[in-house]
Parts: sequence; structure tokens; C-alpha cells
Amino acid sequence: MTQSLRVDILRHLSFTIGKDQAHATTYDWRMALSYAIRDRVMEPWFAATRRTWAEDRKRVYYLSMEFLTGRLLEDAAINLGLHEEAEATLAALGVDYRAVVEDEPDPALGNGGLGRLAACFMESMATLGCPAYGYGIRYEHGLFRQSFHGGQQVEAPEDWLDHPHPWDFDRPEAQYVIPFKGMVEQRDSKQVWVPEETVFAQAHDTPVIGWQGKWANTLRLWSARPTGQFDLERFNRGDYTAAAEPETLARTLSRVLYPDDTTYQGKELRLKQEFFLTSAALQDILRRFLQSRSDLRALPKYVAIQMNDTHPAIAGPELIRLLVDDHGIELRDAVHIAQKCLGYTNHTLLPEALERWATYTFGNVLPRHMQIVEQIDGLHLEENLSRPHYVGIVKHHEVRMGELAFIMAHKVNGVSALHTDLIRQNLFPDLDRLHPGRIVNQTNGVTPRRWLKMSNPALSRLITQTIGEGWEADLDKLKGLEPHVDDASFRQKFGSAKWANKVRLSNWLNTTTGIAVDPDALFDVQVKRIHEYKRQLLNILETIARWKAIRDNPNADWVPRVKIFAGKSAPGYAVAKEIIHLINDVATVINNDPVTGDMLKVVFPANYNVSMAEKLMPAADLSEQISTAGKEASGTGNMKFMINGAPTIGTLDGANVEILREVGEDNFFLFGLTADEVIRRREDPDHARNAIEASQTLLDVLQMIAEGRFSPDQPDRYHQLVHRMWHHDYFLVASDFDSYIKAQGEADRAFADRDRWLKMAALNTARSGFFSSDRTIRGYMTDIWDIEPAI
Ligand code: 26Q
Repeated sequence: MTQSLRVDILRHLSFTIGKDQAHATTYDWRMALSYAIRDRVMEPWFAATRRTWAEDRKRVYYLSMEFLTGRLLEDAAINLGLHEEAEATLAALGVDYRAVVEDEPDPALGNGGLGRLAACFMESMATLGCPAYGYGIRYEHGLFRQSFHGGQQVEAPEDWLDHPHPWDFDRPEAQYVIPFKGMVEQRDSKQVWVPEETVFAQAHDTPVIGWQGKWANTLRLWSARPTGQFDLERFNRGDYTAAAEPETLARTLSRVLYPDDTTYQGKELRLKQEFFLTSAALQDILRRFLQSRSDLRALPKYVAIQMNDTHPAIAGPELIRLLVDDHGIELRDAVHIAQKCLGYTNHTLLPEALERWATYTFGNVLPRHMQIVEQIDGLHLEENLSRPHYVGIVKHHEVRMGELAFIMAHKVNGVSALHTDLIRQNLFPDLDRLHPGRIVNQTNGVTPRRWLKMSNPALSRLITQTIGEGWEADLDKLKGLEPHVDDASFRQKFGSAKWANKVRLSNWLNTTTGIAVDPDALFDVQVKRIHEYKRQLLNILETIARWKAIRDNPNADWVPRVKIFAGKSAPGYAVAKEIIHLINDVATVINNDPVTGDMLKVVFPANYNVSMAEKLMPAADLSEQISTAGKEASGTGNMKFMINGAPTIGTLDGANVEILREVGEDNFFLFGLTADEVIRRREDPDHARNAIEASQTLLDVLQMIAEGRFSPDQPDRYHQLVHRMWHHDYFLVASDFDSYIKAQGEADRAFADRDRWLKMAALNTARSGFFSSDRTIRGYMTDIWDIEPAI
């Protein structure tokens, strides 16, 4: 067996890469290994496709503007059970497997949670044998690369496609025309869209292999290519820019991922990207369906289309357009067919994140769809005569994508129990009344293959030693660890695994940030996009309070802490960027203070991504999930920490509520206002001032910032930030501050008692089975897609 992998690696090195062993670089070895592993994905990939056709199965189509897959080589090796063999084979050839695996660029085709969820779902669908295609955009540049200059975020373009990407198969035969703009003409009784611009969408396929290689699905990403030839006539007239127009449009369409994850701005290019993805996907879906059947009325029996947030919500009108304009189906029938196929997942309640397009922009880019949207709206009113006047898709000269997605879907789901309740109560109360039962919950999950087996080999080995094999595909089995938690030798081993991970992380942090941290300290980790609602500010204020407390009393029995922050801000989000600056400024002061020394360190490695998360999660002691209650739809980082044995300090928000339910309150550091209390608290216009004046600690902290203790070169740097704390504080940092400080004190005391802490940590892992994305996907399969697993 080892022999054959070795033979294949060397064969690819010679004949695919064109290198001799003696001169092969890490890159060459990575390519050779990738091809050797990739070869072994083909059999299960073809077999899955053949079976789906042969058994005439229903397929899931997961439409998402983002797929944050992370590196693919190691994941494929793990799922094929070739991981150890690959490592040994390379070792025998004198090559460092880790270096090879880490040479792979991290495809960053997503912003954060929503994109990473799509990637976990793809892996779980492959593991469960759910026939599925992921449809997305093959952005030339993924999410920007972050660095810090003087503590401030600087963005640089990301360039994952600069080198050949071995997991990407070009499919030149799968190409569709995507129309834009122009006008709609009435010919006889038919509406005919005469577009002004067109591009081609061309497919690129990546295989997604499930656990133990029993099934594989396809992630199909579209890139844009010009339809028209370069306009020679215009060129010859000297109009060089105009001559290149078709090419320019095509190139910009799939050029870059929008880096905004919470505020939406009605940019025309974004609307075009959304339609580009959606139209290509739907044309592909109909082509595949029509290969084996002719009656499009049967579509819902064979096709389930899931919209990942409203970004592909144009799927409703586009499917109707294709059915009506291209296949002659009556509008009303087309609407009902589309509704039975479509599902909509909502990921946010933040009003500023809900997509709305000016009817002017929408009608200009998609004139035919504007007509269809009006018809959908009219039909919905006709079928729901009790619909209040303020409810509808088109209001105040805007197309509301949330309402469109809701009305066009047979199921709408939230991503945690609390979030789903809030969708019913606050986001779509009227539509919920008109369509009782349409809103369902599917609490998020994460794949245990990547987030435990692959990223935490030390803990994975201990788990297998303790409860045997099989937990990777049945995470509830981790419950079997519970009885062992009372066994001192098990706890000891659990502690050693965590410690080994912390040592590994310390070394890496030292190399990348130059800051030395003590692996015996409590590693307190907050990693996620930077946003006011996620309250990194609350965390850094607590850090300052802790620093002051240690300095005031350096000989007390402090529990050493390392505060780890990571995450990107949207480039245009000034307040988030200011928070990054503050964290880095505070880090500089604290890390150079000989008084506090190893008692407190603050590190903020730049450019957080999936690969960095894989290093951080297994080494965390404490998971920071401290959003203002009612704002975080679910969170998925919180689940990765829990699985890896890090208790949570957190609010009753998103899936934290369910983490608390699973792990029990003795193993969770709960603090803060509830979602209801948050709403009531805001009714007091003086909430911020009252909370600050009631807390000497917070007063001191704000005073230090205002005086320029962390920005001596520019003492007034944070005046605005402090001013906002006193007078605005929409996310209630001040109101939750004392309660947070108290919870942090409890975490210190718990950590100081090593046995108690290890028990808590181990119970977090033992009780994390619910948060496998396999459980989530089973939920979608039964409640939304009506699909049976093929294995
Ligand atoms: C919209 C319009 C224009 C440009 C960009 C966008 C855009 C892009 C990305 C809007 C939102 C996003 C991403 C949202 C997101 O990641 N939401 C997170 O989804 C996770 C998975 O369900 C949840 O766990 C998180 O709570 C939620 O914040």
C-alpha cells in the first residue's frame, strides 16, 4: 500500500511536475502529493455520480456566494484514510509532511461564518451520502490579506490563483450565457428580454470527498469570460477602451469577493455577481434535469435548491423566468414549482445587513426580473388577502430580498434556536402569521473531521484510545468520554494533549508576532470578524482593567493569561478598524511592561483565516463568545472551541444558548443581559452613562484610554471611541462590563484549580456531539430537502 502511494508521488513528481527528486522543492512535493491523493478521489467521485443517475435520486443544490474551504490536501488525505501513510511515505523520502501540507495557499473565497458553514455542509453532505452540488463563484481574489502597519489594518489583494490549483478541474463544456440590462419587448403575448450585455459563466469543479471516501460531491465554481470577441471595428477607430468593454465586464465580474459581511451597500457589481452565480447554477440544474426527464413540473421531486442567505435570492425570479420564457410554463404554475424547490437560510437579524435594491438599479440590471418580482408580489397578495399593506417585496422603491426569499421558499430557516425565534418575532412576524410552519430551525454545526480529527491529532488519539473508533462520523459517541472525566489519569492525558497544542501555538506565535508567551498561562481566545456587536472592545477593556489590577497589586496570586485576538475588519468599517488599532496599541504597552511580565500578554496575529483557526482552536483554554444578546445569529467558532475542550465565556446569544444547555452551567461562564433585557435597557437614554458611573473599574479604564496611555504619540487618538462609550454605546459594552469582569474572575479561579478546569474542559468535548454539521445536514435533509442518504 505504502509502496503504491510512493510510486504515484514519484511518478507525478517526474511526469506531471517535471522534477527530479534531487531538485524538488516543497512546492513540487506538494503538487506531487496532491495529484497522488487526488487520483484516489476519482473512483468514489465517479461512483457517486453514477449511482445518483442510476438510482434517479433527488439532488441538493447549495447556492452560496461564499465557500470558505480552507486547504484541501490534508482534508482529502484524512478522509481517504491516507494521512499517516502520506506522512510516512514523505518522511521516507526525506520530506517534511507538515511543511508540504502548509505550503498550500488557503482559498479564502468567503468572509467568515456563512462561507465556512457552506464548506462544513459540503463535507457533511459528502460524508452522509447526500447527492449535492455546491454552486459558487471562483473569485480571482478571495478575501484581502491583512497586515498591520503601526497597529492599523492594511489590506492587500489575495492571490490564491497565482499558482496552479490541483483541486480545480476546468469544465469548458459547461458554459452558459448570462444576460444583463437591455429591455423587455412584448412580442405577441410573450415578454422577450433583449439584453444589452452578456458574459459566459464557465464551470470549474472541485471534488468534495466524505469521511472514509464513501461518497463524493462536486463544488462547482463559475468564472466569467467574455462572450463577444474583442471589438476590432471600434479598436481600429481608435476607441481602445470601448473595444475592450466586453472583456472588462467579464473580468471584473468574478474578480473579487466583497469584503463586507454586515453592511450592505447597493453596488451594481454585487447584484451582477449574485445574478451571475444564480443564473449559471439554474441553467446547469435545468440542463441536468432535462437530460433524463422532460416534464419540468416534476422538478421539485428531483431538485432541492438552498439559498445561503438572500445573496442568491434572485433564484426565485430567475427560475420562474427560465420556466416561463424558455419552457412555456404558465406564470402561476412556475411560481409554485419554484417555491417547492427553494429553501432560504437566514443568517442575520442586523437591519443594516439585509439586502435591499433600489428598484432603479434592479430594473436596470435585470429588467425582466423586475417584472417578475412585481408579479410574484401581486400573486402573493392575491393568495393572501389579509396581508397588511406594509408587507410585500417591493416597498418604497426598493426590492427587499428577505421578503422575496421568504415568499419564494417553501421553508425558511434560522441557524440557532434563539435566532429562529427572533426571526419569527422580529424579522418576519407578518409573513410567519400568513405562512405558519414555514419557518424552521436548523442549528448550525461544524465538521468534526476538519475541526477535531485533522486539527487536533493529540486529542483525537486520546479520544480513540478511550472510546474506540467511530466518533468521527457519529459525534454523539463523545458522550462515552463522560465517565472517564472522573478518572485522574484520563484528565492528566487530556491536559497533556491541550498542553502540547499550546506549546505548538506558542512557538508559532513567537515566530509570527515575535511575542513569547508562557504555555502554562490561560489562553483566552477571541477570533472572528471584527464588529461592534461581537464586542472585541469589551474584551480589550477587560484586558486593560486586568493590567491595571495586576500593576496595583503585583504580588497577588494572579493567574497568568494570554489574550489572543484575531480577525479582519471590513475595509470601510472605520469603527472596527479603530478597535483593531486600540487592541494593537494596548498590546504594545502591556507586552513591554516588566511589572506585569508573563502575568499578562496580548497577541494579535494578522490575517486570520481557516488555517490559523486550525492552529488556535485546539490550543484554546477559554472561548470568548461575548456578542450583545440578540445579535449573533449562531456562531460556529463557539462550537469549534467547545469540541476542542475550551469552555465558553459568553452571553445568551446565538448557539451559545444551546452550548450552555448541552454542557451545563457549571461548565460555562455565563454573563450579561439577555436579548429581552437588551431591548429594555436601550429604552433608557442614559444607559451608558449610568453603567459607567456605577463602575469604578470601567471609569478608570476609560480614563486611561482618554489620557492616551496606549497612544502616547497621539494622546487624543481614542477620544471619539471614549465619547461613543459615554454617549452612544449601542451594543451595551458598559452595561455588560461588570458582569463580564465577574465572569472572568470566575474563569481565573476555575483555571487555578487544575483538576476542576480539566474536568470542565473534558466535559465540553464530551458534550459537544450535538454540534456536528452531520446532525445539521440530517435536519435539512428531513425537514427541508426531503432527501434520503445514498449510503
Ligand atoms: C451582502 C451584500 C453585499 C456584500 C456582502 C454581503 C454579505 C456578505 C457576507 C453579507 C453577509 C455576509 C456574511 C454573513 C455571515 O457570515 N453571517 C454569519 O453566519 C454564520 C453562519 O450561519 C453565523 O454563525 C453567524 O452568527 C453569522 O454572523
